[in-house]
Amino acid sequence: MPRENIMRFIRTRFFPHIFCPGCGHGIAVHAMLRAIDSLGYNPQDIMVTSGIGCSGRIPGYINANTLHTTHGRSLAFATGVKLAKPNLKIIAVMGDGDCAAIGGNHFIHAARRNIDITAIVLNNYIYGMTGGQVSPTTPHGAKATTAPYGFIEQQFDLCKLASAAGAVYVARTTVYHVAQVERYIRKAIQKKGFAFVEVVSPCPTQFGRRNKIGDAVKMMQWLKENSIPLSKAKRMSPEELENKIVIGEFADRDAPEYTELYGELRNRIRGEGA
Ligand SMILES: Cc1ncc(C[n+]2csc(CCOP(=O)(O)OP(=O)(O)O)c2C)c(N)n1
Ligand code: SF4
Repeated sequence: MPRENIMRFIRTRFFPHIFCPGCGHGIAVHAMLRAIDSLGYNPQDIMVTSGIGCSGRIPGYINANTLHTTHGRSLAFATGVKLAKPNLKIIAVMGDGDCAAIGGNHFIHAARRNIDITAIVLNNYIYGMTGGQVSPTTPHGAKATTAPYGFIEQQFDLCKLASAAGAVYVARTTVYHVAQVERYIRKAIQKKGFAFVEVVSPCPTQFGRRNKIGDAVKMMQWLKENSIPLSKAKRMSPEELENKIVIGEFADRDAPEYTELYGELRNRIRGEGA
């Protein structure tokens, strides 16, 4: 049971939640709420958006301003809310399919604009809610309902994509490294601009079972054994890094933020019109 200060961010009236036993999404949400609480925010200061998917159900369980939108549109709605209510702290939660497949265009352009949103993708390498189809982050060779003989495509690296597109803070970790999840999300929330945190989250039901990794505990062990810190990964070859999870901070820089530029433009035009 979470502590009282965390419970104030939880809508218990919607429990029991829909997540399968061993799903990593709940661990990530708890870490996110601890990060929000530790920064002194109250429910009315926060807006959490999501698309559709198991991850899409998250805002329903959070006691704050929340939006459960259409698949792939978490960032599109988050952008609109940020422009209308720039004082809200906006957190856009997404699944990997949500973020990188149907929502891929919103993702790269939100990063390019450097709009002040904390984007959190819960990457379980699969479409969880719809039964285990491949997503752009499914590892090469992994099995899915739509790749029963192994996925022949190459896996998208969402952190490299976010960083190249202009995100000012980019980090990846896994729910096994739960203190790091909280720390990275806290840094992302504090950053002015588009901050992206990828949290690798086990889906024992659709990914673990089909790829014979095992139950929830074995999936946690798998996350632990396959994670490589970025500093070490820099000295490893692409072959050595195949199917490994590189964790760490990929970008931490400053750049002009979109909402501020938009506000300045609006003030300038109003001034000229007066
Ligand atoms: C426009 C549209 N296309 C497809 C769907 C069906 N759909 C619902 S959730 C989902 C994928 C969910 O996978 P992901 O975003 O990775 O989240 P997860 O469930 O794994 O957390 C899909 C394809 C939909 N709801 N809307
Ligand atoms: S299907 Fe996978 S992602 Fe969805 S709730 Fe179950 S374990 Fe979690």
